[in-house]
Amino acid sequence: MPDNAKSSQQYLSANHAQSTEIGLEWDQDNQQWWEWYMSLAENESDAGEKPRIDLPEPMPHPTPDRATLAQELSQPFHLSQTQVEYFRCHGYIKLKSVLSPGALTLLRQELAAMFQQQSDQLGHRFGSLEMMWEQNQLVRAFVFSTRLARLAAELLDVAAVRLYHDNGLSKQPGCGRTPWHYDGHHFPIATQNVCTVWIPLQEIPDSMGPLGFAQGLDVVELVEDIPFNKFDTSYDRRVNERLRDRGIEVDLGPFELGEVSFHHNLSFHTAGPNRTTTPRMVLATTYFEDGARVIDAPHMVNGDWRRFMPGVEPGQVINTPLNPVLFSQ
Ligand SMILES: O=C(O)CCC(=O)C(=O)O
Repeated sequence: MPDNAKSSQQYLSANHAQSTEIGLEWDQDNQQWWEWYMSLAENESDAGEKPRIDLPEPMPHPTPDRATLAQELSQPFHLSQTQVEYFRCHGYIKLKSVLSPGALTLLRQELAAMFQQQSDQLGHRFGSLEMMWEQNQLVRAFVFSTRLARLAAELLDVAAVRLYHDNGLSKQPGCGRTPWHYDGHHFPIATQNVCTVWIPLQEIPDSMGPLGFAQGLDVVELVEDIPFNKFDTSYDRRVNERLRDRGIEVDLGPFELGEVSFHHNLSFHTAGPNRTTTPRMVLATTYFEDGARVIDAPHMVNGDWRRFMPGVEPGQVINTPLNPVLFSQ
C-alpha cells in the first residue's frame, strides 16, 4: 500500500481530526499538509507492492555559468496567439524548451541536495520544500526569473504578477497519485488570476506521474456540486467519475526535459503515481495578479498560507516583501 493510502485522519491535528469542519485554518506545516492532502487520492490497493520500473538517475547535462544562466532566465520566451488562446480555453499549456537541459541539471542537483537532508524521513512520500528562495541563490534565480514570471503574466493577461510561493516537490518512488483538484481551492487569494509554473527537473515518462490536466477552464463548474471530504478519497473518485462520464479530455502526456506547464487557478489537474525507482522532482512556482487580497475566510485546504505572506490578514492586499512583483508590463 502506498503511504498516501493510509487513513487521512492520522495526518490531521487532534482539532481537525475530531470534526468534519473544513472552515478552520490549517495548524501544521506545509509538508504535513501535503501528507494529508495526498492521502485523499484513490490508489490501487496493491500499488505500493508492484515492482518498480528501473529508471536510472537522469544524466547530467553541461551546466551554464552564472552569467549564461542569468541571461537564459531573463530573456523573453515568445508566445504565439494560438498558445495564449489554448491556455485561456483549456486552462493550462505545456511549452517545450522553456529552460535548457544544463539549467535544469543545476536546479535538480540543488534540490536533490536539499531533499537529501531529509532523506531518512522521505520514504515513499511526497516531499515538499517551500520558500527555498529566501536562502538559496540558485533557486531564487529560477523563482525570480523574468522569463517565467512574464509568461505567467502574459497567459493571465494581467499587468503585473507577484510571487505567492515556490514549492520543491519530490514524488518519491512508490508514492501514489496526486488527487484531482484546482488551485483556487488551495490558495487563499481572492482572484482567479493565479498561475502555477510547474518545472520538471528531469524528463517525466508516464510511469513517473506527469501532471495531467482536464481540458477546459469550465470543468470546475461541472464538478462544483461534489462535496470535498477531508477524511477520505471520495472527492477524488467522484471528480474522476464525473470527468469520465462527461467525456472530458484529460491530457496525461509525458514531459520532455525543458518542457514546462503553466496552469490557471481553475484548471483541474491530477498526477499519476511514481512507479519508477527515481524521484520525480519538480519546482512549482505560483504567481498572482498584483493588487489581489487574501480571501475573507481562509480554511484548512489553504494550508500554511500565513508562512507565504506573513502579517497579511483576511481581506487585506497581499504586498509583503515575500510577495515581490516579479514582472510588470
Ligand atoms: O506535483 C504534483 O503531483 C502536484 C502539483 C500540483 O498540483 C501543483 O503544483 O499545482
